[in-house]
Amino acid sequence: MTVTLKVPSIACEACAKTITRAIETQQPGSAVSVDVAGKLVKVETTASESAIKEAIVSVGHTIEL
Ligand SMILES: [Cu+2]
Repeated sequence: MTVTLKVPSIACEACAKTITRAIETQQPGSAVSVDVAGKLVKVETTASESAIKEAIVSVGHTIEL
């Protein structure tokens, strides 16, 4: 499935890399794309949405509800 999350704390390309690495490390097999300008994280994954959210939060980012 595809999980799309708004992550307002994304400020630059480095944030995008940090988030991508966290998700791909914690949920191997996930394909992550980050829209820095739109502050959107799109993940193609077999993991649950909550697992993806946890990975993002674990590197200090916040998800908009
Ligand atoms: Cu940044």
